[in-house]
Amino acid sequence: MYPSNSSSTPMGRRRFLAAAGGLGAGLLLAGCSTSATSPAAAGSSPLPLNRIGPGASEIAATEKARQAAGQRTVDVALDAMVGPVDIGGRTVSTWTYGGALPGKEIRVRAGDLLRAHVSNQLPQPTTVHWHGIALRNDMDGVPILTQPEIAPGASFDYQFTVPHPGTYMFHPHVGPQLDRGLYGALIVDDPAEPGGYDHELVVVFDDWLDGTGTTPDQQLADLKAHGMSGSGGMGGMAMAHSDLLGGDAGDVTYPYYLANGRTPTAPTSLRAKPGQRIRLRMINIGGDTAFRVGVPGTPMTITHTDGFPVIATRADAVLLGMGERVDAIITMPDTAVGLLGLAEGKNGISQVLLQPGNGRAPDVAAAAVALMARPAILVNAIPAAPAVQLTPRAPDITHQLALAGPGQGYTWTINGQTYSPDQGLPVHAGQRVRLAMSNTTTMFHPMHLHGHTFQVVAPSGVGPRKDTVNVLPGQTVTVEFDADNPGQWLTHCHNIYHGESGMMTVVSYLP
Ligand SMILES: [Cu+2]
Repeated sequence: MYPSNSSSTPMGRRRFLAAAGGLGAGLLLAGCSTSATSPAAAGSSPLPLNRIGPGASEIAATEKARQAAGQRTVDVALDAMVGPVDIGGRTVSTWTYGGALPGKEIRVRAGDLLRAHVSNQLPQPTTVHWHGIALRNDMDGVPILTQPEIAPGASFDYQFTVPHPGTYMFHPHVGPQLDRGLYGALIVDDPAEPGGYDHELVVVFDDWLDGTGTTPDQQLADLKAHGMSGSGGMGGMAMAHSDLLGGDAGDVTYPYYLANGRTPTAPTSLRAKPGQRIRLRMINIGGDTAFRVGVPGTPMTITHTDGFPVIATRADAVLLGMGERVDAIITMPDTAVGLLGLAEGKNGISQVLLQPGNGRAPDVAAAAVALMARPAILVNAIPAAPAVQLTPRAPDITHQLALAGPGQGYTWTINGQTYSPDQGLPVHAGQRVRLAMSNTTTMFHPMHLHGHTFQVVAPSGVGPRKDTVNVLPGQTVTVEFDADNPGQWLTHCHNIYHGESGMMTVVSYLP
């Protein structure tokens, strides 16, 4: 679609034996024993039966401590349903919340109690995960680990205090459901925020294949059978590559890339006056795609990563891995131009149009070329704002996470193991926990920790507060957090096909 510094590797860089009965496939759906006797590889342990699970009194106590007097309650309803959606030039049958793509934005204030009535009208069980929120563990939406799945035809009421302001999202945590249309933005306003902008623009970037002749379930089955996706079939697959990502850019070929549910030729738009300040809240809900985001000719000032403030940093373009969010301020340009989300290494474009007048939209391919000519940054080295920096302290415990794969049958592992809810990384409340994540693969992994916002240990010292961090091929990324939210917390690759093929483990609070 446009020239880039990306290229394709003509021969598949990965060759797999198509293995029957690969481990890790569908462990979440298969149910599991509560046996704590499975052997552990180095770095992961069988978890004891007395671990602090969703019913523990510590979890209710932690929630109670978050609830201030006079707490406001916000009620929302989410109907997970099957139906048609117009993505701009094409109508697809998919799964959404309430028939909208993205689902209707949820907006609360920090400190509010959010009550969400989820009705499952899907043909599969589902759950809702509140990505990035430090909530009570039993509302985290992870099957087996924190709650039973919501059966088709059933409903579930989520209820939890939302402690921190910022840009978050919600999506299912069952199979590859999030690679359908089941997602939306969760915006938590800060009552103390000074503002300083005229408009706000929430943009959700997504890679899209559902309802175009395949489904995410078929895609996952395909990967397990053949090791990789694509139209070329075995042996002739063109794998996406990115210099910025330092290796492979994805395993799945998507026909469309969407911004706020629309293709780039039928985009949504923001009308504002030239010179006005726009706060961007940018979210990557993609299944297998990083987005390079920016406005050609209009540098942005990055203000937040994954909801938490950072030292203001100028950039022409920023890379967003799956599950990451970046807030930035831009000045509304004089002429119409797209806020672009370029599918990194995949030659795909998405956009929301910035429309200061009645001028014609520029050619999106030319705009993409202009953005690609500018440097793009990853956010991992931007320091957190002083107010949200962790107090310096030596870690009480360090866990190594060796990220590997893909193995036979498209398995992805942490410390040599595919996910089991009975295996994990023990921690104790009150500890400063360090996670050192080493990527031994040829592809990036956006690693996400539930229930906490860690701080990246940057080469220069303090990095950003985040809940999802890109770990590039050959890199070790170290993060630290305070164990202040008891429970059983998934930590996993937010590439949905990696996660569902085993690249998940549990940060497990023990008594
Ligand atoms: Cu991954």
